[in-house]
Amino acid sequence: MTAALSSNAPKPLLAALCGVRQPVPPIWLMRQAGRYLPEYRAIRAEAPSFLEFCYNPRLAAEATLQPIRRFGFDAAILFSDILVTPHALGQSVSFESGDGPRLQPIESAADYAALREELDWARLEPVFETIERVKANLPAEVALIGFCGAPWTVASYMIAGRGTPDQTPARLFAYRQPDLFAALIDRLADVSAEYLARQFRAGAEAAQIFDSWSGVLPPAEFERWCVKPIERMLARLRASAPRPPIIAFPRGAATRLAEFAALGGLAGVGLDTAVEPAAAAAALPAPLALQGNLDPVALVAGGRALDEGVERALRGFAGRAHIFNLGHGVLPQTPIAHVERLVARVRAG
Ligand code: 1CP
Repeated sequence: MTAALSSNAPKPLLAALCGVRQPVPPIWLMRQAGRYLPEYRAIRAEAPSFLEFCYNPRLAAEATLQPIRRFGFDAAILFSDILVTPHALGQSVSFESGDGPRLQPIESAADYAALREELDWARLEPVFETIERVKANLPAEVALIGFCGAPWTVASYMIAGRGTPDQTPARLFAYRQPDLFAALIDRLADVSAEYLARQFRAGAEAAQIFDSWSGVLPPAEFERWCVKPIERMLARLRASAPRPPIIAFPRGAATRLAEFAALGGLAGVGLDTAVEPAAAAAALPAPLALQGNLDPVALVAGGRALDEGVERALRGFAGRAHIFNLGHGVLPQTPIAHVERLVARVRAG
């Protein structure tokens, strides 16, 4: 929260997403809510399962606001999960404690045919109510970010039924049954665009599309399963919300980053830890905002590793609209004092 903003000054995060470089980069962190916060662990215990926690507007709104109160970040990100989309398509989804998600895997045309065509909006109603609650309690200068998973990343969990090291089950499925896989991807693109449009209508001011697994695809598949579906989402979104500020996070895109960043209609791109800040700033077209990309492990380590990482990002992105973030999510073992130090150093410039 940058000091002394009048209530009608643009929020720093939204200004950066318009391509306007901020004197102090706005900061938020992927997975800024979660197990590293004792106050999160305390309220998490109030719900019997992770999904019930996500679908409880009082608890989800509280989890969204906790990191804002503690650290004064420039943006809150809706507390939910990318796997509520398959759940609202009728797939069974659960989270085993400490062991990640479990879904009934999609293995055949019959499994695909059993999915709903539209999201079950009644099931997602608590998400929109969470957005409304957060919005009513957010400091004036803090922006609210909604999100969803990208079609490829969500499909990879729907097919494997769980997290895997490299999403081989979905890659195999896409090679063996490309038409069926394309149908699944198109459906996810369409329902996810509508889901984000409704998040905007409920009060989200920006949205992030997480393509956490784009890095496992070879170039032709990257184009077909990551770039094209996100392009389709952006086109549909533009039809329902004029210029919605969208950040896409194609983790592992590496040498395909420039192709990805050229997608029409993106306001920002999330950069993973493999990207050198100064090189990205030179290679990616303005006015795209660049978001990232401190190593979450440097945040766990603290000390010099943290200070040097912050310096490198601040220097490397200095000429651009930059949103300070990590290159992936906050790790559960992250010391709170290191997050405090990170925020202080970013704000000290
Ligand atoms: O409380 C717990 O122990 C559950 C852990 C947890 C949390 C805190 C999960 C299960 N999801 C979340 C919240 C979450 N997930 C948010 C909240 C907002 C915030 O950032 O603070 C967001 C944006 C996500 C998005 C998400 N879920 C992604 C994309 C980002 C990324 O990390 O790459 C992915 C891949 C998921 C799936 C998922 N949900 C949960 C886990 C453990 C996983 C990963 C499963 C795996 O691949 O092993």
